[in-house]
Amino acid sequence: MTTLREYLDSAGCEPALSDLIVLISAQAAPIRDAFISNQSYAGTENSSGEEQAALDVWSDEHITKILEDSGLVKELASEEKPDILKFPGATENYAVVMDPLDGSSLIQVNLCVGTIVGIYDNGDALSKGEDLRAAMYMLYGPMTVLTITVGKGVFTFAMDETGEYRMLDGPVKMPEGKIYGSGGLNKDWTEKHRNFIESIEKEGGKLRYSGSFVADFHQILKYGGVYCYPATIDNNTGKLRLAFEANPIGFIAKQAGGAISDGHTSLLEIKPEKPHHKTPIYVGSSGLIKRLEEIYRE
Ligand code: AHM
Ligand code: MG
Repeated sequence: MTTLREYLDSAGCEPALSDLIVLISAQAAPIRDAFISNQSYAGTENSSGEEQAALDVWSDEHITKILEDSGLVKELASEEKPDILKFPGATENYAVVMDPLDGSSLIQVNLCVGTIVGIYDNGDALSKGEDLRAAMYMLYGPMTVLTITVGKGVFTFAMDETGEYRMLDGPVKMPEGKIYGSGGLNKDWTEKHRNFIESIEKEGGKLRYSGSFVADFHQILKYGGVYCYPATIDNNTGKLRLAFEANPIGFIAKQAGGAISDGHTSLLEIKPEKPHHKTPIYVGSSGLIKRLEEIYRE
């Protein structure tokens, strides 16, 4: 089975990019090893005002050090840091955006969580999603699965017992499907969001929502449907962040034939105003995203 490195070579990635992707994806092993000893909350909040889990902090510090030491990364924006970090000693021009541990409220109940990463080759962590050079996430489930795009389709890899990633599937095409999940309390949904969800339910939509964006998106990538974290009547920005969460996942969705939107426009076309820029998110099968935008236009 094709290894990650073999795939990246065959996809024409420059050696420094391959090195960076292999380095980041290898951190799944130490992150998994850190689960047992990092089960508590850290007693601190991130810049979005969310309580940090010990594993959020551990994963952030761990990946940050690995990236700084690599000399490959000029800028790093992390969900767990208020500001962009700059590494002036870097010899390459990559900028990394990351959510080091997504789905942290599920750590203590042992449900699937993941790490989301986007890589720009322009040295600017506040770029539009459409300018990503690569995007990936590691999903810590029964298997450790890496989903990656370098702009040539989407491929999945599973980590074997030696720590090597071997290709599972690809190029992955997201089908039209009927799985849906939505964040936000039902009582706070807007009329347009409610109309959209009802339209899916009317045609036999199946609700699946775990509270982990990576895990919830991964099944939509495979089976089709839509993941939503909408604006609500009391919060017009939604919960998730454009740079760390929406853009890498949206880039993967688009490469698989899907789409991402805030209800009006593709999120990949929006330049983040600041690292923690929040946005409503709808990501999934392109037919459903088209319908969503029609409902929002009505
Ligand atoms: P996190 O990055 O701090 O874990 O927050 C993001 C998570 C997503 O993974 C998930 O889809 C969402 O927050 C769940 O939020 P809620 O519990 O409000 O449904
Ligand atoms: Mg997150």
